[in-house]
Amino acid sequence: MATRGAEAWEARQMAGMAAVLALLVLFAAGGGAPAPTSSQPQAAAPQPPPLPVYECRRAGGLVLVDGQTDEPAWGQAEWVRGLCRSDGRGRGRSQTDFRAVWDDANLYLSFVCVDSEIVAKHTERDAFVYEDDCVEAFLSSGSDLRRYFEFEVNPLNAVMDASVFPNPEGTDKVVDYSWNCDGIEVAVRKADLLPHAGGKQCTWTVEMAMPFSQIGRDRRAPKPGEQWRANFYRCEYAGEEEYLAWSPPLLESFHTPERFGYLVFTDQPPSGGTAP
Ligand SMILES: [Ca+2]
Ligand SMILES: [Ca+2]
Repeated sequence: MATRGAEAWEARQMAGMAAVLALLVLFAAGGGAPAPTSSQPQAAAPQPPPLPVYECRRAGGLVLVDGQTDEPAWGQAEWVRGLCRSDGRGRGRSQTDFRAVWDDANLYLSFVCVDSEIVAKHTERDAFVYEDDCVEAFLSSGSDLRRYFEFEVNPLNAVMDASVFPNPEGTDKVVDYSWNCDGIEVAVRKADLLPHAGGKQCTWTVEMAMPFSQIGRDRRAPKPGEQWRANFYRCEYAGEEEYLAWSPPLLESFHTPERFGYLVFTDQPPSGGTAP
């Protein structure tokens, strides 16, 4: 969900916040329940969920970006199974799994999305992909969280990539859609209907490679132990629309870098495994 397309979702969030503010004004004016006295315990403000950490392991061989992730290279990767609702209110309805690996050249991501109806129309580069069912990755490799790269991919293999950075005039941010991640490879494969779901569900899998020469810190591959900030999302429009996140941004849009999780690059093989 890019800045351009987040209006509807953000409008609902703003409406909710406006309702909260209206209640606060009502209470401040004495129109609500009596203020608690010092002898009455006050409920602690809910704490935001902790930021997740993903250990990104080295690929166990060559990754062929063909939309299938059955090659040994992916065998080293840990799955994140299931994304949360963006508002932080529990797990999403639409099953979404992702994993990541890296080598000296690229960061590789794969998403597996279970879907009951694929809603997608865009096929052009830098189209309004967020209007379709899509997965998104926001990656900040440097020390300035206000600078990051945004990627969106839909089931038709349309890609939107953008560079996000502070507005030099000091207000908000710039989302530069003219930036293209040179050398990016993306493939999407749609699987057959799942028989156990009565033929009502399918999966679509995204496999992508993004060169460190484009997105890396100082345009280089990460050093083992290097830590990036990142978030991963899904927009789903079949039936009641859903906005899902690895680290829920809560009341803000997807452009909430302070809620990005941690992507830690490691050379270590998985437990019980062997080094590539
Ligand atoms: Ca593959
Ligand atoms: Ca672009």
